Amino acid sequence: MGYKVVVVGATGNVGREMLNILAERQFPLDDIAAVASPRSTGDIIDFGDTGRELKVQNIEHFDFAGWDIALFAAGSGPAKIYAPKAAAAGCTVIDNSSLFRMDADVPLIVPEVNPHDIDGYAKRNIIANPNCSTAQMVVALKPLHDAAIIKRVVVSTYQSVSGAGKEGMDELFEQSRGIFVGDSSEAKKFTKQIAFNVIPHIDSFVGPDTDYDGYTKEELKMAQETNKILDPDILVTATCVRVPVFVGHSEAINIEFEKPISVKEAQALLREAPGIMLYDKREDGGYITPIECVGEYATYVSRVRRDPTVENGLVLWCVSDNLRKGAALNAVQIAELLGRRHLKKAA
Ligand code: 11C
Repeated sequence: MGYKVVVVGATGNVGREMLNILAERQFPLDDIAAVASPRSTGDIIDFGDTGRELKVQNIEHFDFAGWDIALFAAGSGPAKIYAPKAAAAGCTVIDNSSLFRMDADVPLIVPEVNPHDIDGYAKRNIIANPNCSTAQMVVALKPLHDAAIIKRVVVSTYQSVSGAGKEGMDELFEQSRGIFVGDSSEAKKFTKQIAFNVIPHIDSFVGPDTDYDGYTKEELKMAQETNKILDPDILVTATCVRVPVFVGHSEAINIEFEKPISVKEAQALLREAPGIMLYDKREDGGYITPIECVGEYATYVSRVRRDPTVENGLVLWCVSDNLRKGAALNAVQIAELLGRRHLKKAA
């Protein structure tokens, strides 16, 4: 006996990955539905590589009653309207948007980091999935924090265009092509040319009424979500940058600890940590780049080294598939965790 699962936003980058991952991991299903906005109604999409095709249903008319779990990848607008409706109908929502993440009654979960926090999910029957750049960072920080207590993190991100959806990927492709063949390379989705360039701006700017005046929301999310998921006392300052990479976010993370921790200790902890793959050779190519993590589940850590400018400091390089661990995989892992801890079905 399995679960009845709905994927909302099933035709987008993350929704499609949710279907792929449910199929790959053989999630125990009694039924699966693909739901999206009215413009995709009736489209036929693959359920991963199972050979099964799903007809996309209109979110405006979908009845969530009788469904166990809804994985939402439709953005904050649809989540605001339909997530509470689904939750009220008894269908537990796992939402990938930022809408509910900081709601005190909504657990924000990375299963390798704070699985027990899911136990509070019933207050709203909604669980939030973190931002992609936060998810991979906290997976890498968790074993190090447990060992030596992190005081402060300084992180710079190198985020792929797929974080901005299919339009972001199309813009990188079209601009690159346009530059080669002498066509227009106009910026539409991004604020400046993204092909052969980098843009130090993701999401909107934060207002002057916070400590984070001058930061972007993406940078603020990295701080606030890390505090909610891992530890409210960790200080985080982020610079988030869009780079001309299709899939895979990279991060250079400087970490300051309360207690001493050596490079060898950190490497040993990371080697054993759930969700982490340590690939750290001090030689040409002895590190993982975003193109190598596409389609993978792991968060890769490379270039672990001492930061000699602070008392107890380490620096590392962290790469992960933002559509997978950063979004769809984490959401499916939350569904698995929910099944194990709460929505038990008889075998
Ligand atoms: C990006 N991290 O790369 C963003 C995408 O809060 O879920 C995900 C935004 C979010 O543009």
